[in-house]
Amino acid sequence: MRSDIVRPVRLADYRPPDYLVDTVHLDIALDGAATRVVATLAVRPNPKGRSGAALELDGDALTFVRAEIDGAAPAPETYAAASDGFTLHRPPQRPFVLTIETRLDPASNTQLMGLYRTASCTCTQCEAEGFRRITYFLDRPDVLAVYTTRIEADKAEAPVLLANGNRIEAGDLPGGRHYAVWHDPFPKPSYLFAMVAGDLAHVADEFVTASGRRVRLEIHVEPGKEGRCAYAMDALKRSMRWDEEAFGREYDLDVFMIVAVSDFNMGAMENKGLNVFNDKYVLASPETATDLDYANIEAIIAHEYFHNWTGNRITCRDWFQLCLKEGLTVFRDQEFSSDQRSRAVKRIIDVRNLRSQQFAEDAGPLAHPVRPELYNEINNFYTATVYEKGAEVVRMLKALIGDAAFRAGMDLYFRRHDGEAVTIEDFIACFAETGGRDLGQFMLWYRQSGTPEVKATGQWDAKTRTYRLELAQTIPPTPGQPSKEPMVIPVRLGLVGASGDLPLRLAGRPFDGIVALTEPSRTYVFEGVRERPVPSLLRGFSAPVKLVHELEEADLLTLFERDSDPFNRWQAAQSYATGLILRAVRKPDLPIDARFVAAIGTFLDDARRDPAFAALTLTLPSETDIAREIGVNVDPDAIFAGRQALRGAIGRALHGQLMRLREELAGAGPYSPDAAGAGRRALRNAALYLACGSGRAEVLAAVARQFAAADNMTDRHAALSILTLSDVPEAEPALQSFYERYRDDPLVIDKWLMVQAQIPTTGTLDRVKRLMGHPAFSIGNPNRVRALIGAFCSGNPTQFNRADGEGFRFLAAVVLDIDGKNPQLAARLVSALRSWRSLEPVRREHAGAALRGLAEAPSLSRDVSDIVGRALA
Ligand code: 0A1
Ligand code: ZN
Repeated sequence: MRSDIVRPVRLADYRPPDYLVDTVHLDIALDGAATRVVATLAVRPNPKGRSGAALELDGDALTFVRAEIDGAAPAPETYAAASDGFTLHRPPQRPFVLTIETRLDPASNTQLMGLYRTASCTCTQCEAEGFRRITYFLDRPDVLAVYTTRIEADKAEAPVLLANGNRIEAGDLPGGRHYAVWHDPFPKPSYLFAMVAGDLAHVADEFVTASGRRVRLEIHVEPGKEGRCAYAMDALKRSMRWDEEAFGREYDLDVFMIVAVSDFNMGAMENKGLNVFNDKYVLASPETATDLDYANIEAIIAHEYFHNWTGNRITCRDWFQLCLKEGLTVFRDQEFSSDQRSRAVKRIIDVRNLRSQQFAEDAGPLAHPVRPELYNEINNFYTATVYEKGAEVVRMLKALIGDAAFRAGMDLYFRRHDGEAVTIEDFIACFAETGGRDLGQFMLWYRQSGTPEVKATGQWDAKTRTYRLELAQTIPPTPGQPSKEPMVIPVRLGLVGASGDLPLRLAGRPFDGIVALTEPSRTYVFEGVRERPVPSLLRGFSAPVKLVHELEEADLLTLFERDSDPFNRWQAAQSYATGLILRAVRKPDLPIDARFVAAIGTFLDDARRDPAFAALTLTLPSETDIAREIGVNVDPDAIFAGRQALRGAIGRALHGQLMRLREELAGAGPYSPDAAGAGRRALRNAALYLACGSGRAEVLAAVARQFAAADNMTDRHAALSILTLSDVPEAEPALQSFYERYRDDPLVIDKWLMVQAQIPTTGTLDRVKRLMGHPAFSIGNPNRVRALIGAFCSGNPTQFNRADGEGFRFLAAVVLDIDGKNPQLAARLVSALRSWRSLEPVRREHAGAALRGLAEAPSLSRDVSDIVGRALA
């Protein structure tokens, strides 16, 4: 845990392991602080490794008990056992069996890595390097073994015993104990190992695969929560069907299990056949979950399930290849959600998220390539860049080689590499083959960090009926990468005329809608352009770049009203609104442009046609969007005021229309989380938020009524959030009644903590500090910490970035406290400071001081010291 012994790990230093492990027998006897693990490993020298090398097994905070080689105790001088590793100095140069016993205390494991206690069970988390906290092992993803796991526990305390694979044996033992043996026939890396033992209830179902195999599905939850699993189960079955249809992938074991736990560092984990989930992403009922919660559950259930092929059957050679499984699997879950819901709406949501998380990361000191080449702590690389930008890279690959070649490339990848631990190069080679092209330049997307900027300039020539479009790319310098090579950037585009898209020719041929920019700049001459067009560029957000394209407001309105590409219709409205907010930030006294407000008014008349899309269009750019646009010397208070000015202008001009629309969309029938219902609710609540900007009493009264009378959490939560964001007296009684109603439901209380953390007024920091002492809060539970402290630091720009620096000092103090218990969680929190250098000088100075204070703290974890060190570099 000490930062002074950190040595970075480099991709360039990769060497195959010197030894392989073919089978692992784990015997885990749960017994509180005297929990015993006996690991029996079938080891052999790796023909690709160094012959005669020592066998160095990883360990982390382990208590060694004994070892045997082929059934006999080794002489003491032949091995070394410490808490952080086990070494056999001269192992046999033939296959041998190594048995090692360790002792653990799951209840004292507050890091939530390895074997740990959560409310209802004892469970494991092994990715990335948690297995070494259970037993000594070659804890690296390129060592694949077949696991057999025997779990023994007190039967009353832990009636349910689960591990990877299929259950092959179970029985009772003397003294009220019992056991179960699980066998997973698929070789896997140690990070996919899992076991769970506890007092759990479950719901079961069945799925019949395309080839007719029956698979038992189980979702295990705390007793009493069974009624909240229906949506997750349905999402699982839809995911299984979709993977068969879209990628030809069938499930491969007799049982697929999900366990929901209440203490979890991340969203969920794809352990083979036994996914462990943060319960937030499993449990849902209309009374407790919002539409967003339902959509997240669907996406994460799918994501973890899809890992069975992209991650588990084919895994990563080393952790630098993390995007091989994560970027690809995010791409797959995004495609799934697009097919289940509205593709256009899903794309807009994903791009909004990419820009707010990944673009921010790429623009600051924590920028790194999709495939990093060096790390101090791998846990800090489960990032928006690896996941979300990684997914964009796969999407670009598909755009460049076409749908058919992409599918053929995936088929080839599955055929060629099933059962292997591979690299990005192996993956890309499949598509180079099926797409029949050299993807050498494309590999830069994995190597170069930073968000490329594409500048577009265009000119229409009436005489020659041509449109000359120049596209020029630049990539800003990022840590360790002062200069960049030009990338291959797929730009989907069209030219929009008076009555829609113009038919185009490029270089004498009908234009197929996409160009691949490979040079620093290039001019495209479109022919047959009979009228002055408005260019619609980067349709569908065809590449993760920043498009710089100066369009007149009238042209933005043309795109907003007429573009055939829904993404760019939305983008046009966002760009227009962004321009207005920026103007309001710089010149607060100027009135808001009435043309935009009028266009929104016209749009409202038609908003009912696609409510989910309309809701996104009516959602103003966030304060962080505006901050990113400004880039330097950011003053969050000025941004807040500018955004409020636009909201106010829209609310005052259109409140009547907005409230009528809301009335017309009022729910017919009981709540259902489907996309159509969710879209209607989203539009009603977006309208209500804007109308509330008018400050009118009758609108506020409607919000308060919605809060009191809602028959579902989406509407109740939206009303509560509007009240708290609006800083009105109605907010306090609403918060009080919300708490009374849901006080026994931690996941709902997280929403209560979160809305309070986001109140944009000066009392909020004190409120957050007060809430840390509330019985509903627990510093040891990651969901509570993220709901209160995470939401304050990452979701309340004005109060976290207070000009007096109190927000930063608060974060630093909390991080130090949490770091002693759960370094991963602490490191994630401190990342809220990643954009500190873009703040105006006073705030920047305070933020820098908070970071420097952390850097000087005596015993920082590797996780936090890595983030702090890079943030300050
Ligand atoms: N592979 C998981 C993410 C994950 C990573 C690390 C963890 O350790 C606490 C947990 C989960 C996924 O992509 O869903
Ligand atoms: Zn994943």
